[in-house]
Amino acid sequence: MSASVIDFIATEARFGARNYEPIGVVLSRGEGVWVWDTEGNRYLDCLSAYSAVSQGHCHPKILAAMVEQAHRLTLTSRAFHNDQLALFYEEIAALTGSHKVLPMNSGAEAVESAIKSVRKWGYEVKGVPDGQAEIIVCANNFHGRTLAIVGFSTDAETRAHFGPFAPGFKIIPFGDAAALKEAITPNTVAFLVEPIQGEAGVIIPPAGYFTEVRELCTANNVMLVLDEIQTGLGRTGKLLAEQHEGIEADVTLLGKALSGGFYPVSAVLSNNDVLGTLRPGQHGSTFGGNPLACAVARAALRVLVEEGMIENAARQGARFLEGLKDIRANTIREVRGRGLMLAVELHPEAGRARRYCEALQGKGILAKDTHEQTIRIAPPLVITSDEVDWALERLATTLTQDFS
Ligand code: IF1
Repeated sequence: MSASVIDFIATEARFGARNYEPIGVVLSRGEGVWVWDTEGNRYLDCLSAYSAVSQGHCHPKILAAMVEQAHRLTLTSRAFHNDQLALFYEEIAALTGSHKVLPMNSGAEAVESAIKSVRKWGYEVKGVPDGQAEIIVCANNFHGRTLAIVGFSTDAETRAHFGPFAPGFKIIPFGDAAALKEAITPNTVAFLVEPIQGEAGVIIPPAGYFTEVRELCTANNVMLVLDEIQTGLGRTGKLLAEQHEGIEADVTLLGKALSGGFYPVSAVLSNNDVLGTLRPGQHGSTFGGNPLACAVARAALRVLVEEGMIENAARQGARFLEGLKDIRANTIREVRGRGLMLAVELHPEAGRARRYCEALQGKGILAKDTHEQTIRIAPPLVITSDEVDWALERLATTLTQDFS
């Protein structure tokens, strides 16, 4: 590494809170599936900023929409109307079949907003006694970093020494419909769940799970809240991951790729009832629904559909998964994935996944480990067959090495 790269890394370490442990590469440019470091080395981005740059780095049409809007009007606050918000509502509602939209910024804010909304719905529509609302969540969930959310995490590192936490959450195993049935009480207002658990290591629930979940929620008047912040917008090869199961959530959370990685934009989508309970003054955000965010999100949604990125994610995801399954390496315990949300789980004796990610960096691939043993692979949805094959070749040589 050159002196300047070490400088960037050292300066970050000196001034920054050390809440991350990045791989030793300093990026300065991106285009499509590729990123370049400060020394001009090129890498295939197999993380896509945790699925936020699904449309590819610096997509020219999203960039143009952002620049054009930035010249005109960036922020009005919601004290006034702006000429982008209505169009954003109309387009995202038409695309997803939702009735109501609440625009926010980060994913965690969308989750918090959903929690507030379903509680309010519980008290005002379902008739739960005040202060008694229960929300069911899953073990090994990841929904963000705010206090209410980390309070119902089951990961020690995520929670430790951040309490006291908000009450009102019940934790059940993921993929177990019987456990949901057991956990529901008359005070249950919602079941909050990821269609595929991301941070947990790309955990796909058993087939039929969400059909049963949908039935249980409907039968008990419980709002099904799907956190599609990571799985949504084409990542799994469908617009929404719920479509793999042929179900519809009552509340859907989007973020990340909603802006194509240009800007934090998130949204809560719901039927009329849930978001319908919010009255003026009861919830909001300075930046939520601002014209720049709306213009960027509109372009991000448009290119996703017009440029066939969702179909490409299904096609290239299948190719990638097949290719990973064909790699004969003693280090691999399991490969899994849906669309371009993929993971390679290593045998415990193969050594830490982090070590393999560092080796991949040396071969021109940026990927991220999770939970010691799992390498997560999630390239932008614009990846081509040749690029998938290029990545597979390098993954095959890396995974047949032994770093234990
Ligand atoms: C970080 C993981 C991915 C999410 C789901 C809400 C949020 C996220 C399903 C919150 C965020 C992130 C945040 C990022 C790491 C990342 C992640 F490894 F932690 F699990 F993507 F796989 N719901 N996921 O995955 O969204 O507030 O961050 O906008 O560095 O913490 P946010």
